Amino acid sequence: MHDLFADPAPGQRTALGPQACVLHGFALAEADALLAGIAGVAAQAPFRHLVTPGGHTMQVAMTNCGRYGWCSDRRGYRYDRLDPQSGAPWPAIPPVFLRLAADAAREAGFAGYVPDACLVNRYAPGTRLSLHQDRDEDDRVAPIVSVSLGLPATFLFGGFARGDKTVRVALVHGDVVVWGGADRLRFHGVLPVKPGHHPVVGGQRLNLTFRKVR
Ligand code: MD3
Ligand code: FE
Repeated sequence: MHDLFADPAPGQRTALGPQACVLHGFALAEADALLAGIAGVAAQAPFRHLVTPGGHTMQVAMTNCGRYGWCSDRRGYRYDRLDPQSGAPWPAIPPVFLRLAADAAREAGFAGYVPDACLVNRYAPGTRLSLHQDRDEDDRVAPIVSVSLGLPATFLFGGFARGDKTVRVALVHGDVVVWGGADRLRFHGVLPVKPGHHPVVGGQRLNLTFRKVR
């Protein structure tokens, strides 16, 4: 029986723009290794809810690995080499993360991808990420590679102005999205994650986003 409304099969690709695509299931074979890597990173740099410059506490819990980590506080958004909570450098990006990010980038047409930052996002049920652009990186052309793990989510993919129409994209455990070049500065966000249970990850969604900051 063929289900017209099922998620695309692992190995399929969905184009979102000239230089943006979903690689369905691309991370599935490495999912357990990625989860172990996240646990290791979080042991050194625990997940935390950052405060925005406007004084709001973010719903998404975050941590980082890599040479630079994304930070937010009352003073603004920035990348910092030290975890402000511990004063220590962020943990290194685990080799399996770097391998997967480079493989996915190559598959999407970006050869030689070496990210220097990896933001790890954790979504509890009900958590959303409002529409935004990623513009704190000096390099606004190199791709961002995003890996979804755990509970499914609906991703919003917009245009270059906040009010532009958005397209909804379903992302499930193991999906990888690559956005670079012309599509790098699109507005994007995540709808509230629906409660559920993932057999490996449990009741949460985890997302890795690899970036080239400098
Ligand atoms: C599209 N995270 O951390 S990743 C973020 O699922 C972020 O946790 C979301 O947006 C998440 O900043 C989405 C996918 C993503 C990342 C960067 C993009 C999509 C993008 C840059 C341009 C266009
Ligand atoms: Fe983003």
